[in-house]
Amino acid sequence: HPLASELAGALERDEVTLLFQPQFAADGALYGAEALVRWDHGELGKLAGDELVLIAQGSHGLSELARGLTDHVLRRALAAAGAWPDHLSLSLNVTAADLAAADFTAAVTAALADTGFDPARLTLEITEQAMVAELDRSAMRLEELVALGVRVALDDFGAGFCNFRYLKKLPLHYLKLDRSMVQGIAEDRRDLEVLRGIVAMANALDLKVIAEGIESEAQRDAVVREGCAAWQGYLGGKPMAAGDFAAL
Ligand code: G
Ligand code: G
Ligand code: MN
Ligand code: NA
Repeated sequence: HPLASELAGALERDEVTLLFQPQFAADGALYGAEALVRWDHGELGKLAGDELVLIAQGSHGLSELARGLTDHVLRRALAAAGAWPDHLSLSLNVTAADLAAADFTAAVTAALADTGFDPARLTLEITEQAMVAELDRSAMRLEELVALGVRVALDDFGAGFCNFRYLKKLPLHYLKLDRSMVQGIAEDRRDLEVLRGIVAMANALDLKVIAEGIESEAQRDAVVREGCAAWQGYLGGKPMAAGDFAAL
């Protein structure tokens, strides 16, 4: 990728930063935050996580740069979260390439050990797309991570392929509802019924549901009423700098 060497330099100079979006429990208490990576390229503006992953992975997927980006996020996020009250959790996004790396579990173990962060407070978010290629290997890697005490969330549920096989095969703790699943719930009966069905299925599978993209009080009230365990979205706060989250 044409920006790969620039990104490598930015990582070295510690110019790749993290934002934290607050997550709230159903009762309204602050529950934790999702870390979202940003790189202010200057000329090209602020680049978000999905773009950075494309740059870092290039055509190889499992590149050294992708490993470097993930390790940077892991260490920076755990360092920031180490200063939070210890009932708050931290969520990180990981890719299929991260899970495919033979030493990913070792990297997470080392980062947890170096920071002293309680594994039970760490959730790794995986997307359905991330799983498609290598479901068995991903499942195996996730089992290793769960054995460390780490939690696993299936992210963006309801967007994309929505393959229910993942719910059967992967060791999951949370289902994160894509924002397209919550947008219409306050007005549209069909949207509400779809949400209701998913929450019932999730609960039967002992999965907690986290609703994403909550922008209005009506949406928040609906997901709480329907049994979602937690929510995040612009209503509760946009992704913010570590210092702003610590103040919150
Ligand atoms: O807030 P934002 O526009 O950054 O999120 C865009 C996308 O990038 C989301 O799908 C999010 O899951 C992904 N993303 C954000 N941060 C990271 C990260 O640190 N690693 C990976 N792999 N993906 C990320
Ligand atoms: O795919 P993932 O869920 O990891 O990505 C989260 C993305 O959703 C980020 O880009 C984040 O900035 C964005 N986001 C978070 N809350 C809201 C919201 O309430 N509304 C909208 N439109 N986007 C949101
Ligand atoms: Mn996510
Ligand atoms: Na999502």
